Amino acid sequence: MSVVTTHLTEGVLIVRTDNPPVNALGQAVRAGLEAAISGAASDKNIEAIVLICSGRTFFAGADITEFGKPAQSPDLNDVCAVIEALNKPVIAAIHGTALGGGLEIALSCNYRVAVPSAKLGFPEVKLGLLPGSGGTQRLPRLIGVPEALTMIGLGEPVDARKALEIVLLDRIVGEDSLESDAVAFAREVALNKSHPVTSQLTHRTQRDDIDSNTYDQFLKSNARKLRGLEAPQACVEAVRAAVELPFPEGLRKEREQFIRLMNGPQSKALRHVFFAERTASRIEGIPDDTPTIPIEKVGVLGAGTMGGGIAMNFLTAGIPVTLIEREKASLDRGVATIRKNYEATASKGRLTTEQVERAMNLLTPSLQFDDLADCDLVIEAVFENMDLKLEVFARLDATIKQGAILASNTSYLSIDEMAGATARPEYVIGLHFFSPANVMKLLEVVRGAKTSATVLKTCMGLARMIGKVAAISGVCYGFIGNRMLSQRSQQAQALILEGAKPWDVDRVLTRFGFPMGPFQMSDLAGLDIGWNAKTSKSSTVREVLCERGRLGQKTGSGYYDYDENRKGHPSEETEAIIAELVAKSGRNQRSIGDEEIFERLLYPMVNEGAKILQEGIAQRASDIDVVWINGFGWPAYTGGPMYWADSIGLANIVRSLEANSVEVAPLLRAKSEAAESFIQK
Ligand code: 3H9
Repeated sequence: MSVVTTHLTEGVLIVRTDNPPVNALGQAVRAGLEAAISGAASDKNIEAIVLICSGRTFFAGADITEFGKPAQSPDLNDVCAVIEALNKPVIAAIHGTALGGGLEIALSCNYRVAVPSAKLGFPEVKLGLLPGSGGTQRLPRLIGVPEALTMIGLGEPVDARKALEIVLLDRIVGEDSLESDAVAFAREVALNKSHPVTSQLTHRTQRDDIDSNTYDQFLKSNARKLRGLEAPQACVEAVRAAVELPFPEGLRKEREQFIRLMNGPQSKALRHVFFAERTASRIEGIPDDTPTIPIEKVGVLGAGTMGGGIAMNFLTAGIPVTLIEREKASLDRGVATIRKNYEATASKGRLTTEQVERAMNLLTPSLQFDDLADCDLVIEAVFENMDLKLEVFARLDATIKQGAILASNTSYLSIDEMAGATARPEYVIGLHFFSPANVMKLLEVVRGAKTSATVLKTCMGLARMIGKVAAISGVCYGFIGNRMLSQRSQQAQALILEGAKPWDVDRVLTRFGFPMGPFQMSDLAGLDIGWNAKTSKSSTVREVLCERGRLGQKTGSGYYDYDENRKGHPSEETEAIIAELVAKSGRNQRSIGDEEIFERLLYPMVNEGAKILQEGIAQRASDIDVVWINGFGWPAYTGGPMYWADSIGLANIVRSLEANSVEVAPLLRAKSEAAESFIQK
């Protein structure tokens, strides 16, 4: 059956697209739409047209799998032009998400109606692109430059309420009556003498009405979010063209930029990330019909920063949480922090007061371990010590109902050992959240040797429900993320003893695109994590810093000196501490260039990634990319460590590792010698 079908009702032609899963605008859809619209032009029985989609969403955009392949006609611009040129009103009837090319289709229509839960947006910038079928030209003409810049330049969708407010929508219709309400709307507007044609609107894009600083100001005020990305600049230039050039010329300019970006390295990398994030949720080797466990109540053990952040994920998703602490003061502090975090989000307008109260009402704080008994999932976030974890797991096993999942938020320790402390190892799993747990996207799901397929599948589904990007890791010290991080940390420590300055190391990484370097990160986290004053032997830079009370940002000094605005400055005292340690060791320092720092920090991580892959700790190379982008701030526009390694050339990496006396992982060597890559392109 065709993906686009039509039927006529009361003089309104309903053009319905059904192209699961998200009605992407692949060639068959474009051809179907063009034929349906063109055919309607001369049919006297048709007074108006409604474009509507089946399934979970309106068109979610161009079919990304077609990018980079030879173009197939008709292209989306042609379809938009045909819609806009029709001599009868066309109405977009939107549910789910109208994204990218989907919104471009909607903008080409004369009118747009949507259900209250619909979202509309241009996420192209997140794929390293700009809207390429007239979106940058039509949107400013319809809603004005400031709103268009935000939507196109940042890529965040707007909800139906906001869309109506900015006149992107003409009407919000009934959640369950989209088709009939859209037909009624079509019959209403069919009586109008003329219909708005978006490309011909001029009232919002008068050059004299727009402050010429608007464009630069947008880039400046979003500089942190947009750092390193090429596409936002092109988005802004295209919106400017909507003001300064006639429509056909603006369209040509947009097209040029779209093609340039689509063929450029950043968009290719970001498209890899898009598919990698979706592939990561697939579990190798388990049957599709594996059942899952309904999770209706979650327990979190430990109300510290981590436990509180973990709890917020479930509360926000509407799942009741019992939060357990041993001492009342810690429990009260934990609950107060959760409330404070929610209220901070509400004050930025991202939550309503009712949503805050709804989430808080789902929270049951308790000092009684037994209150966890009827939870379907309990996550422990207690101190990182194996003896303590073993005790906790034995107690959880004795207390929590049978059939419930027992999870650890450990960052390094063995899930198998913890499972061994219970009589239900198949129900034990690692759920490793990243700090701040209510914000960071990544969830490392750690599969123990005995974790059942049901438990694994339940947790992957749950991750999606709470808005996390999940990747599966096998059991090893530090799992995927921290195991690779420790390679980088070792190199960073070695580099500052050999002669590089901590701020040189940080600069090299931030220039590459990380939000912070390792020493800035340590100062932020606190240098005393895991440090013990009684056993400290002044043997490492960190130990000496801690001994001198330089514990990081919180004490105003660590590797860096901090001013009253918490801005870090290179520290002479740190340099002196390093110099003393080096002198004691009898070694000499030398000057180390940025290139060496860069290679020594990043290549050993790729090497460790290859080992992780070979050992089967990661299911696939792209999962490693997902972990590093979502958990550690690796710049997404480079595709993640394994994709990036391919682009550097594996032979170059092997050569550099050898020169720096790092043992090369057999898989990396084999791939390099066979001229293979980690990621199949
Ligand atoms: C664009 O439009 C450019 C134009 O301006 C110009 C053109 C000339 N194409 O995310 P999910 C697949 S650029 C192909 O899990 P959800 C996805 O891979 C595009 N495939 O669902 C997955 O496959 P699988 C601008 C796509 O319900 C399956 O659909 N649009 C596309 O959580 C389900 O996806 C975007 O960037 C696509 N466009 O979320 C929107 N989209 O099952 C991208 C999805 O095999 N899409 N797939 O793993 C999304 O943001 C989400 O998919 C959406 C649904 C919110 C729609």
